[in-house]
Amino acid sequence: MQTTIDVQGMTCGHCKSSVEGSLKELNGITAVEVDLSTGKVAVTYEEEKVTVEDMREAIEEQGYDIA
Ligand code: 9UX
Repeated sequence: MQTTIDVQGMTCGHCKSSVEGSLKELNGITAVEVDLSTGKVAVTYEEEKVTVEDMREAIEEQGYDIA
């Protein structure tokens, strides 16, 4: 499965690393691609292992808001 999450407030490479790192720590995440210019985070995942809600929580824990 693939989803795109709209994250607000990511502006630099460290933001990108924080968000990518938090998602990659979750089980079932296959790939993460952050586009800083649009704030869109494309995630490829195994739907039997992880939910979009898990991903949103992981991103919010890093201090970013989700559109
Ligand atoms: Mo860069 Mo992101 O200095 O919150 S880490 S803007």
